[in-house]
Amino acid sequence: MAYSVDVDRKWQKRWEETKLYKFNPENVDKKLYCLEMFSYPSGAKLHVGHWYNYGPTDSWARMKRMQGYEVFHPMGFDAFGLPAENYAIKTGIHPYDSTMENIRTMEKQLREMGATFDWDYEVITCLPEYYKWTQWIFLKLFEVGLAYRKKAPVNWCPSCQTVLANEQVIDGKCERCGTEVTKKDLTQWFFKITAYAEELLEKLDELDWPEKTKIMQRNWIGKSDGAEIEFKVDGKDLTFKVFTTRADTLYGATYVVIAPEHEIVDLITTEEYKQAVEEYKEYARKQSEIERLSTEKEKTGVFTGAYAIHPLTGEKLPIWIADYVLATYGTGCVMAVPAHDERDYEFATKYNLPIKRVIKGIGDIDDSLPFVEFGKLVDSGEFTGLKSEEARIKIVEKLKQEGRAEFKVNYRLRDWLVSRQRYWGAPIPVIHCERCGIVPVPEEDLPVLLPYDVEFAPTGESPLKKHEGFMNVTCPKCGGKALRDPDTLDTFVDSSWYFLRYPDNKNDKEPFNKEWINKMLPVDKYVGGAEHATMHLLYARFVTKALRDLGYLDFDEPFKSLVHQGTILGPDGSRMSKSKGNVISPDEYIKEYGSDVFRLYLMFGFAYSEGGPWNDDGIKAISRFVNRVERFIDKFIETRNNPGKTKDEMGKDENELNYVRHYAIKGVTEDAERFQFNTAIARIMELVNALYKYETDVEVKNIKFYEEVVTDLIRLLAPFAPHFSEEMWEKLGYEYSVFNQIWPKWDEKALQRDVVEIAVQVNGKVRGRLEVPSNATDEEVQRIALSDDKIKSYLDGKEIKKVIVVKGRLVNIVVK
Ligand code: ANZ
Ligand code: ZN
Repeated sequence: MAYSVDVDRKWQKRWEETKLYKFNPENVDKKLYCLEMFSYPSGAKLHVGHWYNYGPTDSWARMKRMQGYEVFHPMGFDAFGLPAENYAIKTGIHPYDSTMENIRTMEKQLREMGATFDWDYEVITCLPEYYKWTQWIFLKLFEVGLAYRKKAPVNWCPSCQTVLANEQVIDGKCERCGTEVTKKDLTQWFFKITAYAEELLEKLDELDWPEKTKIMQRNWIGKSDGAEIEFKVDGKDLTFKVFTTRADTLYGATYVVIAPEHEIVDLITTEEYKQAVEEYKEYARKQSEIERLSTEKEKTGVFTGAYAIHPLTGEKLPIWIADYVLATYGTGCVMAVPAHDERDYEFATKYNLPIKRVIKGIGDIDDSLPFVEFGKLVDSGEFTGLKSEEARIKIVEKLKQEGRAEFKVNYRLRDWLVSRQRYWGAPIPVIHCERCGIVPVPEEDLPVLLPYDVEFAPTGESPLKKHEGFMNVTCPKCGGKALRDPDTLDTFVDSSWYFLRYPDNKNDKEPFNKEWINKMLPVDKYVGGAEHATMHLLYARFVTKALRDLGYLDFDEPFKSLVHQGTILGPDGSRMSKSKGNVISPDEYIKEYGSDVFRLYLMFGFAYSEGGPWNDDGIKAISRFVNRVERFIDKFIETRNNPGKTKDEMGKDENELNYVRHYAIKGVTEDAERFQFNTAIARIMELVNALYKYETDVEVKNIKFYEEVVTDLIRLLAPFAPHFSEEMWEKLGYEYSVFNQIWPKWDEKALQRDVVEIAVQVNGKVRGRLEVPSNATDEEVQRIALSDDKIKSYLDGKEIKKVIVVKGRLVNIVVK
């Protein structure tokens, strides 16, 4: 049967019937946990993005399976969330109904993709058997103070009518809908992720994650090594502390700035300045934190009439309030050093405050004000001549002895706001009792079921609040009348632990069995979008650590190794979206070419971690390649049946084919391991070419050897074109399944060939000498020359016009 979607269906059926991908718990010592970020069941069908995430990762998983791992490859759905609720508001279709229907469609499509998911381990976060344990985790965190409630100015999305976590505010806008986020003072639930700031930072070093993502997490956690220095208020029995990372510049402090919200402001403001200060406080309250921090915004502030005493010189420094100082960071007070800090400089110039330089540049190149890096020399008081980083320590130590300073580490990270005023999420399992206060729902009463019959129009309050049957309860402590918490949990809480549930998804006694998940986790390979760097990926790490400290598991990190797939953009180069009409649906392509061609094309046409704009120019070529392999297999079978004159020994032709074979095995194994699928597939194509050459050019063949190479080809191709390869395997008369075969190993000896030295010229000038195999083809020689680092340095930024290869002697690269 020529390859088509019928071949897909045939093998999908067979794989399911024979339970080929069933994870065998008895082999847990060889387990490999391969996980893609689970899907959000949005109304649409599987799109190119899903395929791009799941197809290539599935190929990797298949290869690992053939390498002898017991691959655990589950799939599930991140099923709570705003889109389903917004859809319900628009159409009247209940979020439960639309979500479950979407899940059924997507499951079917995922099966049709021919991925190795073991559906017995499926997890759906909106079902009570799952969210019971989400609620349980909440209660466990609550017991130890890692979940708490407080009134705080929080991010509010006026369009989604709910609060947002800091991580969900991107450039001042709502992560979901893009609306400008405002601030509101509300009592909300938080998870104390800040308790883990240091470990979250430190353990990053040990993770095999993309460097960019680690940097994003580092910056988000934002550790800052500094000191708190005490200042006295002139003429009053009052002190306050400033947080500074640059105590070395203390002599340069010429004024002090306090956040307008700081409680000390009212205590120090003099009569004369009261009105101006009040007005300014009102003005600052209306700004969002993002606006306040923006470097583009002109600095504003007012004088309080009060003075602080400089801790070293005793000078009187004016105290100002300004919105560029945040109440929520450090101590909310800053010593302003306009000579060396850009913000202070701008402020001081505007309000005519003194500027005093206390650090000089080394040499006289950067004698201009302001702003110095560490590494310069201090030019003030008894610290003159010291390097600034040394002076920093000395100054703090001196003041510390007098009890007027201490070293202090600050983090930018804020606690994770987890309550949402929306319907479609897990209810927060606490009860508010007038007499007893906040009372956790007893464990045996979990889950707190989300009622089906609610009105989910957004009002700014949780829709559950109007549901009397849900809200009114008796207090588990005193038996009196009490109310449930009307809020639901952020959906990022659901996804912060789903990977812990998969291996034990049917457990109804506990979220997971400790001994079992200690064997199954951490996840060995996690694949998903880079947009989750400071949200899901941070939350999951926090929850894992918190559960570890509570004694429910024994590992520190959930995801040992992480890969981000790139994004496939619309043909116009912008993000695919329905509104832009640039969405590419895989369906038509699959119907026309079969899913393996589509999958191969995604892997061959794009660099996996980069993605790029969609174009289908190459898909026909991939289809032709697949057909060419099939024609070759037919030819080979014919030759095998009527071999004519054959031989048993390895001659020159066999050695040559053997070289390409082992070169391909090595290349495919190493490249696919690193998710470099495009080059892996290129190696397979070369092997096909070499096999064709052997088939047509060599009259007296070594059939036994020949067949070995052919089976290696199909085994190498199997992870990337699973249905097709299974079909070829069967056609060749071998036993089902190719995925129960062992992944081929390469032989270093076969990779050594006689070498010759050639000269490499760039525009006629010899730029280096390289060793190349004596029987290398012109293309191979060219590739070796072009991939040499030294040669590359001569080509940097230039356009290659032509490459001339003189066999056995030289390569000349012509550039413009
Ligand atoms: C004096 C100074 C001199 C500073 C200098 C910097 C350079 P990071 O690295 O982000 O932690 N700062 C402290 N608390 C602040 C607040 N609540 N709002 C706004 N700014 C605040 O930044 C620490 C520095 O930011 C601190 O060190 C302080 O200014 C300022 F040449 O103190 B520095
Ligand atoms: Zn009570």
